[in-house]
This record gives sequence, C-alpha cells and structure tokens, in this order.
Amino acid sequence: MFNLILFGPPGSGKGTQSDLLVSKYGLVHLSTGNLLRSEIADKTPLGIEAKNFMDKGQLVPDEVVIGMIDNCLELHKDAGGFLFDGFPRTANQAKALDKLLELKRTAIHSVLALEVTEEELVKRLLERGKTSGRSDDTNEAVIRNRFAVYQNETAPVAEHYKAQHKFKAIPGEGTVADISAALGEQIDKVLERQRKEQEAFE
Ligand code: B4P
Repeated sequence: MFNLILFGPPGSGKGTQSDLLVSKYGLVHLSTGNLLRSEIADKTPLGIEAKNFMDKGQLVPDEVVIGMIDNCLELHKDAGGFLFDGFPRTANQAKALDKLLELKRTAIHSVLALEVTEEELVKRLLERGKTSGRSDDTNEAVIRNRFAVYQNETAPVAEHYKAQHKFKAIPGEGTVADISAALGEQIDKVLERQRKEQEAFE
C-alpha cells in the first residue's frame, strides 16, 4: 500500500496536483474540502454545520472531519493506497489518522508540502473565487484569516511528520506540469525505497 499526504497552505495547488497524481499512481483521492462541499451542496446537517466555519475561513471541528475520513477508509477497504488532500490540518487530526491507519495495518509513507508565497496564494484564490462560487474565496479578509489559521493550527502538523522522517517540501510555484513532475520524482523515490525494503524482507 502507498499512502501520501499533500500538504500546504490554502490555494497552494493541493487539489490541482491531487487530480493528476491519483490517476498516475492509482490512489483513492480523499479531499476533506471536497467532501465538506458535497455535504453543503446536499444540505445535510453536517454540511449546514460545516458551512458556518468554512464561510469564515475557520477549520471545521476535528471530530467531524476525522469521522468523514474514517467512513471513507471503510468504504475503500481494498484500495491500493490513498492520497490525503487537505487532511490532516491539526495535530489532533494527524494523531487520529496515524491510529486509523494503524488499525488497518498501514501508515503514511510520504508527506509532500507545496511551498508558495502568501501574495501568490491570495492572487490564486481571488482569481478562483471569480468562477468557483466558493464563498471562502471571494473575500480577501476571509482568505487572510485562512492563512492565519494555517499558520497557527496546520503548519505545526509538519513537525509531526518531520519527526517520522516522512516530510519533504516541494516548490509550488511554476507550471502545473513542472510541479507535478517534481512531486512524481519524489513519490517514485519513496516507492523505489519501499520496493527494495520489501525485496530485502522476502
Ligand atoms: P480545501 O478544499 O482543502 O482547499 P484549499 O486549501 O482552498 O485549496 P488547494 O490547496 O486544494 O488549492 P487548489 O489546487 O484548488 O479547504 C477549504 C476549506 O474547507 C478550509 O478552509 C476549511 O474550512 C475546510 N476544511 C477542509 N479540510 C479540513 C480539515 N481537514 N479540517 C478542518 N477543516 C477543513 O488551487 C487553488 C487555485 O490555484 C486554483 O484556482 C488553481 O487553478 C490555481 N493553481 C493551482 N496550481 C497553480 C499553479 N501552479 N500556478 C498558478 N495557479 C495555480
């Protein structure tokens, strides 16, 4: 199994790159942002609760997103691997994910972090807001709040994976194709290492 986390601030290209990587590596894409937006579109009680947080640029409570991920892992029992996009976003979410994967006798194998300057992020999100209809992308104050939340609550998650020697930063500015190639190069290295370890074990 191969489990990857795509990490980075709002608008760094996690969703964009995930779409390319899941087809290349045959992974199941788990985006908490997409899952929450689908609950909002269906007007479920979970979606109505989540919208209040997302519209303000705040994180949805941990127990809600952890429950969603748990359900998805159960739904895809036979998957060859997962790409976690936008999850975990807090230290509690990271600890919960370790436990959920341990129960399934697997783990996170690689965390790739897209690095993009704040000015570029604001530009991208305001641009996306013109067409996406996403209420969290149209107001610059909400976007700035999302960055503050990222710095305070999400950036420390990197330490969790650095301590496990699984974390690698990748430049997130440039063409989508070039960034995808850089991510692919790193994934191939990890897969090659996994293959050698497996061979040595057999
Ligand atoms: P998410 O849906 O995860 O999205 P995001 O961080 O806004 O964007 P992403 O990094 O995926 O950027 P994208 O590829 O789209 O989160 C939304 C909200 O959901 C959060 O604020 C929070 O409230 C809630 N939420 C989600 N997960 C949660 C969790 N685990 N816990 C609690 N709350 C949670 O790219 C952005 C734009 O840039 C696009 O328009 C794209 O076309 C453009 N772009 C991409 N790559 C580019 C490049 N190389 N050059 C130029 N433009 C590029």
